Amino acid sequence: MPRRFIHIAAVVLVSLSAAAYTVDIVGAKSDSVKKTVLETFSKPWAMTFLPDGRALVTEKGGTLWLVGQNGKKFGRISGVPSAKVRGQGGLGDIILHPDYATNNIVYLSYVEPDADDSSLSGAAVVRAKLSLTEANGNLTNSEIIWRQVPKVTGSGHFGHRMAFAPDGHLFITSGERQKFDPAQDMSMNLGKIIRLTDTGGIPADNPFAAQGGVAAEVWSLGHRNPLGIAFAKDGQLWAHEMGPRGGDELNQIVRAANYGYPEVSEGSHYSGIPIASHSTNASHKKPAIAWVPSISPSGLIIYDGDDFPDWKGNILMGGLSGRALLRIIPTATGATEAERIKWGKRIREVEQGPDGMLYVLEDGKGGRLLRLDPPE
Ligand SMILES: [Ca+2]
Repeated sequence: MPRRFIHIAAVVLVSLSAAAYTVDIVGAKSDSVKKTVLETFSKPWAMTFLPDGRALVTEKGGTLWLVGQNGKKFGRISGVPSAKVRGQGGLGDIILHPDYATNNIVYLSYVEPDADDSSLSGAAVVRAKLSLTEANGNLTNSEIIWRQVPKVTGSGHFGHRMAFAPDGHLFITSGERQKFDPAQDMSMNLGKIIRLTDTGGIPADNPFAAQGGVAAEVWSLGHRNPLGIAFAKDGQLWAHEMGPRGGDELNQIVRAANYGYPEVSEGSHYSGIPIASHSTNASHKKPAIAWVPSISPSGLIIYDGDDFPDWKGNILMGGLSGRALLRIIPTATGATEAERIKWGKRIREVEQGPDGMLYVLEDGKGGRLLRLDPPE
């Protein structure tokens, strides 16, 4: 091929990739991580570690498993709230109270059907006391402390991931239920990140407390479907969310900020209708990273262990459609994708064990629990 045609082809390729990616750096593709398969589950969704090194794993279908220190399923926990299992919904996240070691309080999110109209549902959060035996356990004193308002039709975009702030406040992600405008509507708590006390009360210093109603629960707005939320050691809150067609986001969550959906996005609607970019509206906060095409982020931690010393302080998140584990480095102004570890399966959840080891839960039927083995 004559040299000038090669040059033209190269220019076309470079412009295509520049249009396709809004990230500055797409992480170097890597498959260098060694993994050990520990167990398989049926549509696992979330995992959290207990202080003694055992763990709890939720399955979307409604089972809460006690998992031994060896990563094996041990016994089922009884007393789990009855979830409406349909589409993306079912049993969701599980986290421990910051004082779990002394009060045994846990939080579970799930999809609650409407009492009167079976076509309607919404995410809810239960606070309960977990009593464990050697082999299994049960939940008592269950109390629903939060609900999505209003309950709507459909079975997508519940969000319902949770994290505790260093100061003891409970944060809950609330997806916009594929209804778009509720993310900007302060009469609803859909498409928001919620901040509550550990018992479900509304903190007096919440940014929209004076508005009353569900607006008083809101910490940030303009979210689509956030399936990962975590605090860094420095107190910074991070959350990611699934964009529409393209436009998945990693966001630094700031009090009272508007993250723009559905008014702005780096993606477009599935109908093909374009959405204005974040850069067109200064009142909306830009993502630290936006991914086009989509990776479908799920699960999020900020790594704090010693087993992967080079990763300390890095953000680790899974990709469902991306079939990868993403390693991201926070920067002064945002974040940079540093590495995209090829996984070959949809990743639903990423967790760090009390031993500093890293664990990944894959998605779907036969979703595996794996431990990452540190570099030698
Ligand atoms: Ca946004």
